[in-house]
Amino acid sequence: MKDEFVWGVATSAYQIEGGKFADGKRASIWDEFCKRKNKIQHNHKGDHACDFLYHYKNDIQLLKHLGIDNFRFSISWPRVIPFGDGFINHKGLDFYDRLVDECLKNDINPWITLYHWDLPHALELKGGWTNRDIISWFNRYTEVVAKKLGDRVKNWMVLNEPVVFTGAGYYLGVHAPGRKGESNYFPALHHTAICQAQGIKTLKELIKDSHVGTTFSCSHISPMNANSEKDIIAVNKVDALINRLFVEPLFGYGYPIHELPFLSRLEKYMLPGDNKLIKATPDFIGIQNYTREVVKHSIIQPVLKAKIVDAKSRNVESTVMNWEVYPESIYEMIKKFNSYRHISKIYVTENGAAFKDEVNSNGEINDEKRIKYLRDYIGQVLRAKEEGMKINGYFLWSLLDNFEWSEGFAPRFGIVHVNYKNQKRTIKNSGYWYSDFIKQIKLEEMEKQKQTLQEVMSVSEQDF
Ligand code: IFM
Repeated sequence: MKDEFVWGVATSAYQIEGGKFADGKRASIWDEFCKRKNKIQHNHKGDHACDFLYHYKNDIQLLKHLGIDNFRFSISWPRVIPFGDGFINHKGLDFYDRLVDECLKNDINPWITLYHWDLPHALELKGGWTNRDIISWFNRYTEVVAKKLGDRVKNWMVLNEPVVFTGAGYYLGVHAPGRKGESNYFPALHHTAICQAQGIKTLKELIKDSHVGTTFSCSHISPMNANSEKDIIAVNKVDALINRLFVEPLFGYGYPIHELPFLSRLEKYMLPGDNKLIKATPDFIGIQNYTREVVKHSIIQPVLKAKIVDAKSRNVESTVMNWEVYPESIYEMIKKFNSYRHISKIYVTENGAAFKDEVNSNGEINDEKRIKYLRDYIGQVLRAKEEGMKINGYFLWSLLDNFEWSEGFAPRFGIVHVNYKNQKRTIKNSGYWYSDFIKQIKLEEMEKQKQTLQEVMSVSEQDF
């Protein structure tokens, strides 16, 4: 299984589970953030989301029906350890036990992410990611989950998109916990880099035959004006900030200080020996790509001197997130991460699109734009594979429409439509398309293997 190209779908706990305080779960930073006025579009909140906690068996059947045999989901830390540290909530942990068993019973491989942004609120009250104690809190959480599920789950991811949750949550304040400024951002960033590496080490130590990685958001960056030297400098800075910030320390290159001198302010939070603590050797990395960014020099941004020019103002095809549809971006990212010699395997652990979906009078959702988007992006993934690049699998974001963080429920990323009033699931045409595509590609793969086997046998018969 480890060496075949895997096809799957990805989800995350807060975005689908619901069950805000079910069975002893306590608040996460997202539960708290959603209570604040005007932080989330339409003041939506994830209290119920897709109620996956209660519908998981049905949702696993959907996967089975579609022939999708790799399922990425995350664990809610406050469901398992309600106050982040201290007592374990066995009822919460049992949910994941049942979920894993349900996957395995249906021949679906579980891929677990430990941290997809829902920090226990109790830890945030103690400083959250800005408090260096997070290293031991996170390590204990990792141990608890690994000991419970590691006998059956081999595929693990430590963090989801650290650039996003530190930047949006601790610098810009637009994601939970809504903190702003350098004094929050720098310690959060450094402690996250340590936990990223330590999580990998702990999982590898505790789980026999484990396959451990961590994920990174990434986007191809183009200059607004390819002939402008200043725009090219801006591209390199934004590239360092959004594509290299966490991957390079992990593989021993340190933080990209050359392009981003302001990162030297991290030193204030570094202790002797930390350069070693931020390093680890994962079995794979996950890359998550949706779009590209176009960047230009800007004096208005005093630190970065660079500005992202959004898709709307460039008048290009885009999704409801205002993200440009640019399939080559995923190819360029696979190529970029292939150039790090320490990276041995790469999975696309998220890719997908939110478009306006309409349920027609027959109750069907003909989401042609999403199908085209997926066909073109997956085409670029296969292009990289055919060119011999390391690329080992693809996870579509997402199985279900879900809670899209500060955007609320309006953007629908699912290949399965969710009616949030009654929790009815309807497979969109993109779901059927992805299902047929996987079946077809697996058939072709089997045919190829059969042919190779026949060739080998006929050669050895001749030899004999
Ligand atoms: O929904 C998010 C996910 O939680 C992290 N990656 C990007 C997705 C779409 O915005």
